[in-house]
Amino acid sequence: MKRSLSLAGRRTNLALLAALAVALGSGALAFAVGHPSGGWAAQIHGAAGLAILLLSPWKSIIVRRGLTRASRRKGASIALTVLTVAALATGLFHSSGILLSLQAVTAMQLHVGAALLAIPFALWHVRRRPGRAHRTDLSRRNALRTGTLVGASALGYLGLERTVRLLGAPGAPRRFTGSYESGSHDIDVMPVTQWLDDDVPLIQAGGFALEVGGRSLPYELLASYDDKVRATIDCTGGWFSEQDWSGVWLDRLLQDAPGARSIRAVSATGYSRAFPLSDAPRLLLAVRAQGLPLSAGHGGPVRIVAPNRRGFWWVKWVDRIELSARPWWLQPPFPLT
Ligand code: HEM
Ligand SMILES: Nc1nc2c(c(=O)[nH]1)N[C@H]1C(S)=C(S)[C@@H](COP(=O)(O)O)O[C@H]1N2
Ligand SMILES: [Mo]
Repeated sequence: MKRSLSLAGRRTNLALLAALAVALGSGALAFAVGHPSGGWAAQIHGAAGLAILLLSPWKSIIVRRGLTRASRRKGASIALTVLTVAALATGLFHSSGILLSLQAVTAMQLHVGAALLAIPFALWHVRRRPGRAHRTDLSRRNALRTGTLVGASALGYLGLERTVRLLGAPGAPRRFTGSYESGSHDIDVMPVTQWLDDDVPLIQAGGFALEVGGRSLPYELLASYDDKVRATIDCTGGWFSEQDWSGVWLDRLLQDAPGARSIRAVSATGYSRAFPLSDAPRLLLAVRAQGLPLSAGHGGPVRIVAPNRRGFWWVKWVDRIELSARPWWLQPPFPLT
């Protein structure tokens, strides 16, 4: 026999589900954002995480009741709880700076890993225990309750940020993406990292040629340019680094290509990203950082420097630039390999 949940319980569940959905969506947005004008994504995200925290005392009442009831297959609900708590904890670890990494993984990697793993359990959980919406859900009193939760979450987030800064906690100097500074203007200290599983290829600069729209441009030609930009690479792994890069602005190498709408930078490893053609004047094919030829780890002989874009756009070991009539947005928002 199924016992139906109390009204208060149903409300808590709906609010939790909404907060979880907002946390997942805004987390993904915060990952996509590279320009300061998108700083709100991380703020909304922090507030959504706190909303989950604020609802947890009420949820624990429902859970305790549920646990005393005989029910098989609690495993998935427990997994969902553990993963959500893990995401909350690692998020707060990262943002406060209390714990930024464990062995080889960063708190941010654990954070996203736990959140992504939680998705199938959350879907399953909702399917098994569907809470039907009622007409009364739209009452004025519930609007008030929702407003209170949103307000408390926002205040909680602002308070937390203020506290981190007042205490001078390690998390205080984070960038708008939540990332921490690492090795700025010291390219040997700047972390070397890959999106997923690329291996660093060793490509000799001598004899290397870059293919641009069908033409083959030798390394020496690329290196003869000295276009400069000071730009910050901001990795979704949770760090950022400012360097002085030099090389050649991409638009200087492009010839007229009627009908072209996008540029794809293809790595020797197969990794690639497509950009709008109109970005060409702002994309640097970098051959040097801090005046020194790029190391293999940092993408030598040639990499993309894409100011105001997150690190995964900064394709390393570029060996081909393709012009295409496809719009740039016909690609997954995040690389799949
Ligand atoms: C179960 C889902 C999730 C929960 C409960 C959650 C919760 C949190 C919390 C509580 C924080 C600390 C906020 C602060 O005080 O600044 C945080 C930070 C962060 N989360 Fe999540 N998160 C979730 C999913 C995700 C996902 C899917 C992503 C990215 C794809 C993500 C990316 C981030 C980033 C970049 C920060 C750092 C923001 C900052 O430091 O200001 N989160 N998260
Ligand atoms: N070919 C290739 N380029 C890549 C990646 C990758 O995995 N393969 N990772 C991207 C990511 S996620 C980041 S943050 C930067 C890291 O550059 P770095 O190793 O010089 O710090 O490279 C980007 N370019
Ligand atoms: Mo990255």
